[in-house]
Amino acid sequence: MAHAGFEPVETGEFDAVVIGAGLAGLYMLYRLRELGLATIVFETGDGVGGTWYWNRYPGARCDSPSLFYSYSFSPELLQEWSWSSRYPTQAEILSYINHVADRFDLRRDIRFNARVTTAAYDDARRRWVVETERGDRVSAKYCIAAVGCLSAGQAPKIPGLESFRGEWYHTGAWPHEPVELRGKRIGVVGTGSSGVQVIPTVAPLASHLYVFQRTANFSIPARNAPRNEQVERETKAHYAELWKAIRMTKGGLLAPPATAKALDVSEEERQRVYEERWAAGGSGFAGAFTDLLTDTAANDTAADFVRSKIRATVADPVVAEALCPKDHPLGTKRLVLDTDYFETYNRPNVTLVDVRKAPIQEITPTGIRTADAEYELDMIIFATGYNAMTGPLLSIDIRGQGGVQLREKWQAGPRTYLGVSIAGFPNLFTITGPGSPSVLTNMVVAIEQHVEWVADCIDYLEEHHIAAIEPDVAAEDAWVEHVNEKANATLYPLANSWYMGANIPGKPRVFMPYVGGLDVYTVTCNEIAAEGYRGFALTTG
Ligand code: N01
Repeated sequence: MAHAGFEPVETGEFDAVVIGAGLAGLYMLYRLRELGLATIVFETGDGVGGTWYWNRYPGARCDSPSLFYSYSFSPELLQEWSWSSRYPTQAEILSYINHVADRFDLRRDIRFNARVTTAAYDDARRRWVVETERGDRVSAKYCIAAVGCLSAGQAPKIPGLESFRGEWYHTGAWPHEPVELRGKRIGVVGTGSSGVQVIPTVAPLASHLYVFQRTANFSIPARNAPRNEQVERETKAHYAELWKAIRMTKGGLLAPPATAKALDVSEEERQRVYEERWAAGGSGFAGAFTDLLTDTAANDTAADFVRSKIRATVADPVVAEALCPKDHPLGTKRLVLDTDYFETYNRPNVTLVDVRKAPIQEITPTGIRTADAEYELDMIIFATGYNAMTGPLLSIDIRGQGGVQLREKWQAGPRTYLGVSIAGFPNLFTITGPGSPSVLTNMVVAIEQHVEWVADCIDYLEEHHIAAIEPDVAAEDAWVEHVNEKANATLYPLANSWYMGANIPGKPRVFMPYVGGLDVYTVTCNEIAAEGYRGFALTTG
């Protein structure tokens, strides 16, 4: 049987099947090959890169510093690659990922244009049977979901969209062909990390830009800059120690650690610290004091500081006020980094539309109609986010022991042990799954930690002739409770964020990532492994 591209479909038996060829899937393949396992990777796209393959929207750039938004597993790779700026662009990250795929000859085990539709555990054979849309059907002892946390894009279901005569795009599924923005009346819906990057990039090209804002967001200057050769040289000379240190940070990034509580220092000292972090740029702002994410009064001081910066930047006081976030503590929605975001509202061709005050009612053939006005548009860009963390996993029909569906098991929210394994789903591993630090960290660091833990686990299973591993329900319950306890000790649950599933109508309101820190989490994972996989049932035979 052949699919449309005349590439034969896969029907064989493998040791491992990996779903996704993004940063996680590629490294997983690399490690499984090192173990000598026959591995196949299925990827929806026609190229590697995952997030960075799909997110080609204007202005797309990572907000972790490029020198550390890299794999650390190969010292040679670290030395030979050079990033052109402090924060890498989407195009540069994608060429890096392509370089990695070529350098380690990874492509030969990847099947592209192969979206996985089902993954079902065959109890009798103790193997995963994985099927794709194009007709592949393989079985494997291990199944590793490397599907990403932010890969299930969500364009809101606004009535009338199908009638719109202009073009519309979602940032997470941007076309591969060039999109002409020049001279167009463009509407951007959404002001999260994606919207805040799109808006300043599109504004100089559009004849007019309308920003449809539902929730004002905290944003900190990224202070992007061209590569600094001296910093690069010094970093490369000390990479080994720096990576070691990074893995033992809370968030997988090197930022000056906070030493004091916000309210334990004088007003002058607080302002000095905030000014210093604001000038440095980057997400380190949220780490200015130790209690910003646990104490509302402390958080207010940081939020007030950012609001004062917005008011000082935006010329029109009404627009400035509308841009000041007031309904959630700073950092409880993902803190956004920007380049000239607030400045963009001083342009005469940019209009902020407050859709909290006057909601979007429908999309008409010629634009967007809100409760109090109609906006004529040639293009709508939905920067409206993702069904995060659970969405990509649940878009696949995953069935564990006894045919139990993951969708059923997770009806009230995700339940995992360590975010990497699920009771009732033996030999299934979820890279950066819900219940792990993942999206609260520099993703590449979290990915490497998970992939290495999973590879070591599989190595152990093979060496000890173990047929199946799965967490005990009690261990899983205790982990879920621990994840919730940690989250509830913070201000995070106060925001209607995608971390909480609040952006998806009907999604259970559960804080999904593990907020205890990558450092603590890594130590826990390593201890569990060292104790012969505490909390897991290992079946021989
Ligand atoms: O998505 P979001 P994103 N009508 O969910 C609004 C990573 N990332 O793609 O807040 C009107 O954050 C929604 O409003 P509200 C990063 O982890 C990283 O921007 O729900 N508005 C919000 O303003 C990030 O957090 C990078 O009220 C609607 C926006 O759309 C994550 O991906 C770059 C609406 C969605 O914001 C997701 O970011 C990009 C509706 N019906 C992404 N529905 C970098 O590294 C939604 N909204 C730089």
